[in-house]
Amino acid sequence: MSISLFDLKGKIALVTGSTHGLGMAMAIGLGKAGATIIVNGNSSQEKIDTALVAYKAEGINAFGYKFNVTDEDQVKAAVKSIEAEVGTIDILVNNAGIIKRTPLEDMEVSDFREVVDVDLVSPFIVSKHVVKGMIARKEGKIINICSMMSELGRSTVGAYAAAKGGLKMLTQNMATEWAKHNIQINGIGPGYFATTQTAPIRVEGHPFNDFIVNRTPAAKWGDPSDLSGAAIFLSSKASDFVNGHILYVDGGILATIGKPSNEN
Ligand code: GCO
Repeated sequence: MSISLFDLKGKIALVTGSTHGLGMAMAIGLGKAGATIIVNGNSSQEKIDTALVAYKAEGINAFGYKFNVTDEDQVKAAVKSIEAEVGTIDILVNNAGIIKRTPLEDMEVSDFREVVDVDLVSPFIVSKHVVKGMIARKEGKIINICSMMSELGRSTVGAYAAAKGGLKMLTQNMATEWAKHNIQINGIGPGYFATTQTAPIRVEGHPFNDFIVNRTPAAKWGDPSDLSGAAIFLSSKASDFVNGHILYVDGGILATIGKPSNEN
């Protein structure tokens, strides 16, 4: 088996929400496999510029594009500029996401809508505008970043679970409609990773921190770099007949019912 199956040289990958966290870790993995990276964020140009310095320090060819993934006009314009200024988008990673931790009975409808808009509607919007080129070129890769909450419920993250559950089915339906164009659409389901998003619940002594370490057969939080292998696989020739699949990278959480805290 030749290692070139995982070679991304000559490919251009747009990774939404790639100025930090899991998005950046996956983008760095794709960059190290040879891809040119389109770094996206929406908070500030400064944050994108800071991230570009980090990518360049890793020897990665990267370009920054600030746009709001929930705004269809901005997405359409950004895809047009990227393809004119850098080149055709071969790989799309829909990673941008937010979470709001509030019991459902106390959650504002506007908050629920915002979480669903970023975590479920934006992967649809960005994919809709990127896939047109992929269909024309009869080739492309789309990866939707799902979650444990694509399969499991958890108190206080109802909107997030609804969105991530929906994203799993959106992934399957994209495969149903676009696989015939030689486009592979799959998902990655991260378990619990050490990121800024999980920092509030990953504090030493915090009951949820201990719960996760005990609930995860690997008995630890994941490191963001643990996701790059899955991202490279689902972006490369190695996955040319993999479609509509969610690859969970979770240290075994979904494989087990868990164990009581007094059991080793
Ligand atoms: C939470 C966490 C999760 C993780 C991840 C798990 O509050 O439960 O933030 O949502 O980030 O999505 O797969």
